[in-house]
Amino acid sequence: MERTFVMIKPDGVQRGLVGEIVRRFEARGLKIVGMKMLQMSNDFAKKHYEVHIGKPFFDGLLKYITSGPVVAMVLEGTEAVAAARATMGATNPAKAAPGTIRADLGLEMGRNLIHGSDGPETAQTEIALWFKPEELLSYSRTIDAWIFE
Ligand code: D4T
Repeated sequence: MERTFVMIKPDGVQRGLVGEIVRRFEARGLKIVGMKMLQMSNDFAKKHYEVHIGKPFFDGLLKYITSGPVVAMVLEGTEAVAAARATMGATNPAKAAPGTIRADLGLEMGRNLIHGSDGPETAQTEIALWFKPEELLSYSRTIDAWIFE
């Protein structure tokens, strides 16, 4: 089983789409093993988006991501990183495949609703940045045998 980090951005919260977005991951079979709501400080956002510091879109990204509360979660399942990314769709909602969160619910890159780790190593780094070990739960669901072979 793999774990990935996913965060519903301020536009998702403001637009009342938290339930709709979480529903899609749950419906796919991914298990929520950690979840919390917070508003990112500038310093924390710089840590999270460290790789983008200095890029032309960074200032706008920082303003957007710190503009309101976000919902952070850790999802667990088979190939969770790739599965969550596929469910989210391409970074630019205008180019994302129909049926994905970004295509179905958004239009612009700078309002793309959700973040998800882009690889297993990034997932481990982001999970450690966002959650303390005791905030993550290991548990089984009675339906697991119908989702995992
Ligand atoms: P995140 O990190 O938010 O899950 O998005 P992606 O993994 O899909 O995309 P990313 O890291 O390349 O970009 C991070 C974040 O910056 C915004 N962005 C990105 C932007 O506003 N303009 C751009 O040209 C790029 C590349 C969107 C997502």
